[in-house]
Amino acid sequence: MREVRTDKDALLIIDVQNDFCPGGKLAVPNGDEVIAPINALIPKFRHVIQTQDWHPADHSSFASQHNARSEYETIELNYGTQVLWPDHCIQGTTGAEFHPELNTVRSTAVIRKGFRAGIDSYSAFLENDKTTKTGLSGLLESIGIERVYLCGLATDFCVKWSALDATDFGFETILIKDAVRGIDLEDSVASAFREMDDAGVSIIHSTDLR
Ligand code: VGL
Ligand code: ZN
Repeated sequence: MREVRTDKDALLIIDVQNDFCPGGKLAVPNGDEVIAPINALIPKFRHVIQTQDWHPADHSSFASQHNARSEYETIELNYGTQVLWPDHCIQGTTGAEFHPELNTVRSTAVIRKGFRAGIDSYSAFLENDKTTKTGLSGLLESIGIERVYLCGLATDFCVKWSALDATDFGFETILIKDAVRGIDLEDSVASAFREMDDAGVSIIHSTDLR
């Protein structure tokens, strides 16, 4: 059992949005299964922070913006390799809204990301250029957070990069394995778990927390 320290711990809920759930534009297989364990975790925390993928319609991560390119292909953009996605989480659309069954009442902050047309942002901390901050690290530091618990979508993209950056910013980082689901392109879920483990991320089950 692990005890939540309400003053020093934060729950980070990554991208639990309609487009990442079944029926959405970039549906993560069984993505909606994260909602029940996340809703059960929320009351244990004082600091609950959500991220929201929030793209303009002409976002450069969309295959639709690149002539003759297909979804899930990769291309080189000025900051590195980028997977091309179906149009998803467009600002102001239903797909970009949080899933209606997610309890958002106790969330104290929402970090929107991916709103610059020319750069994608998987991580809750840094955009994909690995330089531009979202502001989350400063927020967490200023309220005295030392440890972050991660859950949400998708294990192999936004959750993974958020976890790796959390360790880089010096936070003790814990992944709640039954409260994440992945897209899984070429075994990317298995490699995400390996990379997180190698970086020192602890991997626990939601029922280990009290
Ligand atoms: C995500 C791909 C594109 C995610 C967001 O939330 O993991 N993946 N945009
Ligand atoms: Zn996105």
